[in-house]
Amino acid sequence: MKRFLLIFLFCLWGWGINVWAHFLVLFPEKDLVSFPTRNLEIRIFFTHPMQGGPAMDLERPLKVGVWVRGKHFDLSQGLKEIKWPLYAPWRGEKSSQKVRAWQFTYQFKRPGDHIFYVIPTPYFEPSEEVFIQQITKVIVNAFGAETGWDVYLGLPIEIVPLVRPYGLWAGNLFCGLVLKNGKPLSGAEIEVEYLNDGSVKEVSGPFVTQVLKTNQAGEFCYTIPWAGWWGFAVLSEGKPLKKDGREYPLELDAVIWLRAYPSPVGR
Ligand SMILES: [Cu+2]
Repeated sequence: MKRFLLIFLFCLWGWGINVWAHFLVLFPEKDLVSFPTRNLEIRIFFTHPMQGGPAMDLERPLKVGVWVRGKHFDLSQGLKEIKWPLYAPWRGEKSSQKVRAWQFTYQFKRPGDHIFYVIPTPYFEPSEEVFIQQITKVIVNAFGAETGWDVYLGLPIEIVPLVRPYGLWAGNLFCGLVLKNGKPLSGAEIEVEYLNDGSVKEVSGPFVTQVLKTNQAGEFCYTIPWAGWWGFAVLSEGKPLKKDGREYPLELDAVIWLRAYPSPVGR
């Protein structure tokens, strides 16, 4: 446990110059789908969202799926590799270096809550000598029917929303329940970051990543301070993995993404 913590601290507080909390991003661009929209391009990339990079090279995910009205659909076949810039364009970095990211198209056929999830291939971070696997969820509501945003999918580690995770205002409180192997995970660290579109600059130190913990019941709450996409990552320890005959710790995390909207004009 101590070793795991030490490794984790390196990553968070500056092993590299720009290395902060990493998040797998499952990005549908819209949290609400309404006519005439039928298709969404959903992207999967691995980065440090508030800082706009550096992005990390992502191997083909083990599985991508969606839950709709009680049914699971495997979307892994539709995954396409895309090139992702090391730094978000708003950073203005000269580097043209690209890493692998993934994309799939989803056609919405029925009204209801769509819980998209990705199980990535564990990522080996050489500077920290640790594997990282972030099982990530995002919920898209289609055509107005609210049918199961709070469903527990039974992923190895999962954040189950206690607050409807779409149609949120900036300033709303978001709460979630963390389940690991189906049991509430108490005392776990949650990292929160804004998916920076370049509108927030000059953020540094503890402002990059907000940090909170789950209570005895495995729940947490956070007030979303401004509009945009926000990621919540719960950190936990998985079973160590082998690479070249050596065992390395696995950071097994759950991530959820949601979008908050600006307050109405005049409010
Ligand atoms: Cu990192």
